Amino acid sequence: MSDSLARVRAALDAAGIAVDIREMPGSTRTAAEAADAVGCALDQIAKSIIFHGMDSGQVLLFLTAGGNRVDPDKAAALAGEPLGRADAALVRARTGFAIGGVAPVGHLTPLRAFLDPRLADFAQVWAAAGTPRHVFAIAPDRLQAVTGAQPGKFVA
Ligand code: 5CA
Repeated sequence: MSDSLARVRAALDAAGIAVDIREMPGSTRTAAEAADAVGCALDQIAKSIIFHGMDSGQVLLFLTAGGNRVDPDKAAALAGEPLGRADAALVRARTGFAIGGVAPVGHLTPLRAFLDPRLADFAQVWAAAGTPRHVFAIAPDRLQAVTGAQPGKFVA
């Protein structure tokens, strides 16, 4: 098992959340690919989008419905500081995951998190499990609880 996958499994176990992490035969690198692989609606994919605070340097996680886009101005208003999109190297350094496999849990450093309310329209949503081929399903309220995410309107 890859280190990244193991970290996600351990974080979910530690939170007492029993999930079935599925390895897909093809890529789940993008939300569209993940939705195709799972056979769910695009918005049922919980994307883990990473920004960094321009003042604080802290890294923030925006759990975003697959068909939505983070609006940087709205996201900055929620965060209370201007934000920049994290590049691949920063994402890797702070989360321990490569772009396309960034999970909502199991990060190397704790992240402040926000949740797109669109995800709450579904009984369960699907998120990356640390690799571009692994995903797991979770109820949105549990995703919110395990990430400590604050619901907020940050999508365009
Ligand atoms: N495994 C899928 C479904 S959960 C997944 O990880 N989707 S994702 O949307 O959360 O991750 C891909 C996202 O990474 C893209 O939406 C984009 O926001 C971001 N991304 C892609 N390339 C880069 C890059 N070079 N630098 C920073 N972010 C990137």
